[in-house]
Amino acid sequence: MPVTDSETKNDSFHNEESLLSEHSGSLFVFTGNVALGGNASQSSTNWGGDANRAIDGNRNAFYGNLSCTHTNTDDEPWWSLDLFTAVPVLCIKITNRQDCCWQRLRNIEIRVGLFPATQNDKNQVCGNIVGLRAGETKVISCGGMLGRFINIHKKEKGILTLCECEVYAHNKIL
Ligand SMILES: [Ca+2]
Repeated sequence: MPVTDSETKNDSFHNEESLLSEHSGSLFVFTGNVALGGNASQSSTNWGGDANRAIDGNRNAFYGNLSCTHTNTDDEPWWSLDLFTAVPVLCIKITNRQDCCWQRLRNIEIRVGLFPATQNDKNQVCGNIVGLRAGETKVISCGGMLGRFINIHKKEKGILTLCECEVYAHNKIL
């Protein structure tokens, strides 16, 4: 009977739920890279480095392989990802350029929240990047911070290049 099936399923979930009591009695599943379903923009574009190259699912860090972004020399360049729906963000993985210019990825602030880059001050700070090695992929933990937008802001004049920005979240299923 359907009722019996439902009860069995609920019992099964309840057992797992008790193992995850730190999540307010709810059960979560981890997602894949949700950045792949979003849309990216940036303060400006040069050298053909479209903002969506950072969400093409490819960490290749050699600029000539057409998978890294590139802004102009802006006062404070930014890159922004719209996920179209708010999700609890567990972590963000950012990959730096490798063939040259890796030192440009410094003095970076990452904010996650419900507001686009134009209102980024209203979002919470998830983390900062002081600097990364050539081609390095850095994991920034956001602890489940709720966000539709991932905004990466370089807090000095220069060029912003990202070779990949991955976003991992969890979905509440019970
Ligand atoms: Ca890429």
